[in-house]
Amino acid sequence: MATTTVEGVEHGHGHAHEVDFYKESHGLKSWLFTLDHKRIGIMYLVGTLTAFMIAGILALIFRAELLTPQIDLLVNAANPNFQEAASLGRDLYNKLFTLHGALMVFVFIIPVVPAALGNFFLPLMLGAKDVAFPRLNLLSFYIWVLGTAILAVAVLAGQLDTGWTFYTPYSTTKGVGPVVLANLGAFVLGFSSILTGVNFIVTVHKMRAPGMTWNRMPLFIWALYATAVIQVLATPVLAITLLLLVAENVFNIGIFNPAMGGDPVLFQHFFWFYSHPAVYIMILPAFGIISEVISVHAKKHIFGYKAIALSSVAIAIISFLVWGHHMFVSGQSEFAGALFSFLTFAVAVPTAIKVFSWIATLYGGSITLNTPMLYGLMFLFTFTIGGLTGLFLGALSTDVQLHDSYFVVAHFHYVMMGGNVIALLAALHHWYPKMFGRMYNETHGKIGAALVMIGFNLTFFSQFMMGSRGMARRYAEYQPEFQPYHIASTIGAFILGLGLFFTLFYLVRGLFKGKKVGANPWGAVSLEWATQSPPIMHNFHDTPHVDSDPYNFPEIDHSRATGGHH
Ligand code: CU1
Repeated sequence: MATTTVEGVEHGHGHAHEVDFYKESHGLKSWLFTLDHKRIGIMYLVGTLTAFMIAGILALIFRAELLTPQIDLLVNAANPNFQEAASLGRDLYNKLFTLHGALMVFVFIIPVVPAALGNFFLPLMLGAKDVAFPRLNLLSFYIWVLGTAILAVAVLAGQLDTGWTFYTPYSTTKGVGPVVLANLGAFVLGFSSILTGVNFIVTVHKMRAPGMTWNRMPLFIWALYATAVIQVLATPVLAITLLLLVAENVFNIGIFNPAMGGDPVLFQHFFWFYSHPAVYIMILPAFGIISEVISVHAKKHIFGYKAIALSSVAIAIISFLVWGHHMFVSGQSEFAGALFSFLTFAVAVPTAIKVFSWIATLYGGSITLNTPMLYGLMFLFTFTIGGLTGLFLGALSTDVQLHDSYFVVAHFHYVMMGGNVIALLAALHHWYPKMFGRMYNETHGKIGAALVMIGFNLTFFSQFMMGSRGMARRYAEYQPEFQPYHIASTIGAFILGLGLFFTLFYLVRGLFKGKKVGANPWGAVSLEWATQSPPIMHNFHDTPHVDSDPYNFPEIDHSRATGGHH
């Protein structure tokens, strides 16, 4: 064993195994009124994963519809008027993809890593007892519940068919109804996001353990910090935009409605001023996860620590300057188009720095191909495809061809699912023993990862192919020549669904049947591993002291490995 950065790790100071935070108190009330960041994190995890499951099932339904060029599955066969039945089927299709998008984006992807895993691990990794404002943390959770409930009512009321982006002018023609409700739901959810961001920023500034300088902070924390900055600065813009849309629908003011002198493109400017940075709210925490997972399971000091940390901040800043790439074909000026195109390409630089650093970390590492690492490697593959295809959409000339085609759908899912969700899966396996004190079944993990890998790529790579050949997004019906791609995509979606349900199954099973683990089953160095699994109520017996960065693994013995040096 070489250096240990943490005093009191494992060798401990004679503390017996104490009751963990699950057993600290009992009953529903002890959860609903808890101020413990770990319990709040677990509640977020259950809530966001439930939303993920529902939104995923919706996707399977409309993927099944897309097996054939005609609309059939969503058509009520009992209706004697076929034209009317088909029309209702198309409406239903529109609603299904709207709900899929709105649930996935607002209820699942935006909060899942920061609010669920961030809540659980930020204080632990900083060596703190909790977040800076535990009551505000609980309030954020209930605001999330309220926002989700409002969105659910909007959904159950039916007629929500604008797509998750609520684009004008269509969305201004709906009057008082589900669109207004959905806007209010997303508005409320935004406040949850803002308050979590504020909480995390203060926690990072004020609650770091003695000796933990900014340059010794885990990269997951750097990523959460950059994310929090975007949450605080960008989300209010979305909130105001949604309120304007509500006002437009309720009072007919003429802000976005061209018939009344409004400007529908104005909505797109406002919307993407938030929603592009929001893409980084979704992906930056995933980057943080990958830095942790790759270095721990390669047992190697992260390559380019400062470059990775600062590139998160650079991405956060540049993310505010690229929103116009969503409007290349909305009639904005050519100069604006060229400018936004250039700035969009600029994001590739800090992103590539990260990918380069992760690969350099793997080089010469002592790599264990366990489930977290498999998902880490999968991330490098899928996210890189997502990033590189983004260049075709960021380029003015090719975007004109690809805009509103399945190429965009595929790109978005390679970034969001191939990025965020794959990283989430890496994190759920990497931190599973810490969160639950038990280990999942590694064989099950590998089977699940294989199904996810095959299913995901089959689903979305065929969408790149059909999109570049002209298949437009958001239609229930299509030209017969696209059918083979759709069949491949649908089969992929069901394999992916199978892999995810299987993953849910063995992760839940592991809670009861998994082998019990000690404080630090992976031999990691960051502080969350310096306390028992699951952690005690206030995380640490004694405040930990930090004297190096959290990637200081013992030297790798390269006598067996190639590519190393002595
Ligand atoms: Cu964007």
